[in-house]
Amino acid sequence: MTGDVGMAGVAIDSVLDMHELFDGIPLDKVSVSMTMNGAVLPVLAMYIVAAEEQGVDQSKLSGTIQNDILKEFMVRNTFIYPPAASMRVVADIMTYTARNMPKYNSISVSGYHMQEAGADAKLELAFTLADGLEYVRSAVSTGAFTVDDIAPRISFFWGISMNFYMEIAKMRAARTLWAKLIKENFNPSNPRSMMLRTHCQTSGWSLTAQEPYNNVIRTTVEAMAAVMGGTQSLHTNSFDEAIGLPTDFSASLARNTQLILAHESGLGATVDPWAGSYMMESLTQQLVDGALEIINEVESMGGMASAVASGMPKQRIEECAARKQARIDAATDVIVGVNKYQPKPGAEQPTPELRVIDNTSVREAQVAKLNRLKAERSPDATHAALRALEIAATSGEGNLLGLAVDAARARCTVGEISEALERPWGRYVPSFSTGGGAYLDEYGQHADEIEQTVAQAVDFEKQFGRRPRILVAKMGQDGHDRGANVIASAFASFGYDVDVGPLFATPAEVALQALDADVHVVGVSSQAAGHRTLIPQLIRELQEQGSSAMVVAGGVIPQEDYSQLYESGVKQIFGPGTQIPGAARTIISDLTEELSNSSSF
Ligand code: B12
Repeated sequence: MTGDVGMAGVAIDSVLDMHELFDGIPLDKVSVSMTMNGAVLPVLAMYIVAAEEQGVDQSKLSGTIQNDILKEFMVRNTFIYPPAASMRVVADIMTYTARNMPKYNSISVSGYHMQEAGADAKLELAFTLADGLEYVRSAVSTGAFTVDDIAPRISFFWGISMNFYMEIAKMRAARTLWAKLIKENFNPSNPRSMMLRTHCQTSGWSLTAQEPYNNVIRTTVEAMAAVMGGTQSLHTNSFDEAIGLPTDFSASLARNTQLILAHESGLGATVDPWAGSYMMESLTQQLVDGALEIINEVESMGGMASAVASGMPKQRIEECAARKQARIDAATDVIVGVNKYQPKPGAEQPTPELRVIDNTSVREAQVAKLNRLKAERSPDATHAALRALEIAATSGEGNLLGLAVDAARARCTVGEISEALERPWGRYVPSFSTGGGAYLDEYGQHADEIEQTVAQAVDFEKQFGRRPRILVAKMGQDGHDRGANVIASAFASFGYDVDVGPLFATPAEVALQALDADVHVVGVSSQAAGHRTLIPQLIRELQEQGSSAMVVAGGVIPQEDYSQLYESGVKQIFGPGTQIPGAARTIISDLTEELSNSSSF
């Protein structure tokens, strides 16, 4: 979508982009890790072809591809195809890389995204290991592999939050549990099959837009937990995480955090430094027991693919996120500079420099490059490669990565390869429900703040004949739904009527839904920086379609963009760290004022 190109990472549309990305980087010497899931086939294929055209044979490539589709359906939302077809893609990548790319890790099973979506340590541990079990099982069941071919090539990926001892215990528990699960389920001959290797990333969610330099400290504490927990590799976040994409300065500070820990602190000199501590051993055991209970529950549902299809893991994680949000809003869980110890007015930390992406020019450059590619390639070769993919998707025969590599050589684009598979498989449409009463349960139904908010909604209904009605909308290629979910469930429990729009909507679709449901307010939740283009488009669409709904926005919106959004007609902007009951009351006050001044409600 227009507003998205280049806003959340580098744009890869064809093998030409891959060449540019790896220009001057010798791919036989540098290991590459890619967070690719939904569009994993074309992007991995283009990396292989870019290497080939650099003169590097695929057998020499080393690195890791995420290729963990199950968690996409739960929390990350970059799926394209329905679950069964998506699992075939995973299996074909495992098969192809096992045969042709001996140094390449074909899957990185991720708990990080679950934690960032709201899972606590126990849920993250349980669902991630259950995912791992499902992948090994599906590869072994093809008959082409033994557990010893597959398990040593799987790596894991944990999120590391501010819960210091818990995170170390989680990583220790993960190793114990994985060894046990692999041993009991597959009885491997190679002891490496039971080893859990992991990457870790410090938590982006724990980083705040307020007092952003405090985030350097948070990231350091989290990085220490990852090292003490025994991570094999580490990503430290930049302190401007809740503001936008990192600048060169913030990225260098994040990198230096690792260098200082690695080279000045001696932290990495001891393996499992907390072993033998009573606190750590008992915390680890509690996590082992708690996670095992959930893993057994998942197994009794038929494994993780069935559990995901039932919606159970997604729902548990969303509930956990709503509870956490309630504890933050009630200031039971302290976030320094956000709900406690706020700076005095005028004494705030300096505003960091912001990385601004000119998405119009990125888009124009990408379109020009695609036009050049299309003009120079052979239409017959392109057509044949795409047709072969479509036939393989329909018949179940052939290896999809192998065919995607042929298509990338024939200069097919990411979009064309994805569409060739979408024709027979269709596109997955997720379902959504507002997450029960978890927010209110945790906050306390009778807390003053809640009673005040509910009373305001009741007054509104008395005055205007119906409850305040909000459409919580997500637009563009922005799959972040944690913010929208917590807003929807909290607002519903305050007495709003809440409609939740689908992910990836266009402004026109949102306007239509707003009109159909006759909402008072459209609340756009935007995290992936599409707001500057998409929200003004939405306001135009609402006007053209004859809706008088008020528009408010929330999410990762830098202060620099506020005036543009206000000028385009946005009534309020609620950034990261917003206390939800307060936001709900502000919206009712604004609506009351607007509706009292107009005759139509
Ligand atoms: C959690 C998170 C994720 C999770 C999302 C889980 C999920 N299901 O939502 C995971 C790990 C999957 C993820 C993935 C990615 N992420 Co991310 N992610 C974040 C993170 C760390 C926190 C967002 C969040 O959920 N916060 C918690 C919620 C509760 O807060 P919130 O959304 O701000 O909402 C609050 C307020 O803003 C407000 N609010 C929000 N909406 C609304 C609506 C209304 C009506 C109202 C009243 C109020 C309101 O109230 C809420 C309560 O306080 C942000 C950085 C940050 N710290 O903000 C990056 C961030 C949004 N992600 C980013 C990126 C780039 C990505 C990826 C592309 C990374 C990658 N290459 O894989 C992918 C894309 C995934 C996708 N499908 O789109 C970038 C976006 C770049 C930008 N804006 O310029 C950010 C800003 C990080 C960064 N600095 O680079 N991410």
